[in-house]
Amino acid sequence: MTAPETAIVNVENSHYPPLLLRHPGNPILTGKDWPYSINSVFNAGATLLPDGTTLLLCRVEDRRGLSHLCAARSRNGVDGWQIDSEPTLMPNPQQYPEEIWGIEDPRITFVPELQQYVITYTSYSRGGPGVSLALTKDFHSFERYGVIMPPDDKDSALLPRRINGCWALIHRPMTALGAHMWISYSPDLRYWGRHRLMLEARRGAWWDANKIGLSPPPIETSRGWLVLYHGVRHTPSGCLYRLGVALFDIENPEKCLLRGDSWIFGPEADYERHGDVNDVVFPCGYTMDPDGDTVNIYYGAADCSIALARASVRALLGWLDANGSCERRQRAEDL
Ligand code: BMA
Repeated sequence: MTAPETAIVNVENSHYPPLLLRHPGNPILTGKDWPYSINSVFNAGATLLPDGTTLLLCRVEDRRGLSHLCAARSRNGVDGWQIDSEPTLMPNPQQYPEEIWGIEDPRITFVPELQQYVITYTSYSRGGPGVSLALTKDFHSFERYGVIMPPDDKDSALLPRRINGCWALIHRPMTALGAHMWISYSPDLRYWGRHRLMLEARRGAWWDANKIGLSPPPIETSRGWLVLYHGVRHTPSGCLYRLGVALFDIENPEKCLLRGDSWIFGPEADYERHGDVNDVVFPCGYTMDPDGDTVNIYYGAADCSIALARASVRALLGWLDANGSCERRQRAEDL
């Protein structure tokens, strides 16, 4: 007999309190829901539209293996999704050659100063993945800025306002030092510089050794930027994508205030453990409830479906207070 779904939804472990609670209706979107033929749907950016509608900008992979983006809208963010009848944003390799092998993993930031949504996404070029940026007011028409971070770079999101006069972008370049999170600044969203290392992958046996990346855009709190990031553990039977949390200074976002040692969310449910790529939870977006505390985290599960988990900002901060340490101490301990 298989365990009922609720056994997964409400796993209570006194040693590891569940910070992210899976929605009982998971997965909330799969390829079967799509109005046209696709292989799979996963890794969606998320935002709230002015009328309270939840918009997911989903990564859709076709049967060639190339991805495009497609919008799905829902009144309650859980069901009743209205999915665009055709792709919302297709790769355009004629004008943007860096999109030749598709566009993937969007993150959405609403920017009050611009009164627009800024989407950063992976453009899959011959040279590997890079970061591209597009602006939209309505998710129907888009202004593309093209590639803003050359390959090999991905897992990027914009902060919603300028920091000391400049826009700030978190991203994950691959360097000889490893796959760490960096932050870069720009006066105009086109030209980027003042690159700083923001959070390093750990080394050795850690769950977040060697390769990390930003998951959804940072969540602004009174205590700082709350950052959910993924850690990729390489094992003999493949990679394990899990989620950790850290807090960064509000006016100096490259400064880590607290970082949790343990991961807080990992593949457990069947739809997370088995799919096109097993053992992957990969959030790219969240929405905030009117209470200002409940975050709805939308994540790709096993590169096959979109699922929802809810968390409390207060509980995440409380957990970091109890379990986090500052990056400087952490790095000293790692040596
Ligand atoms: C990462 C990204 C994600 C994907 C994950 C697991 O490198 O490409 O889009 O979900 O791998 O395959």
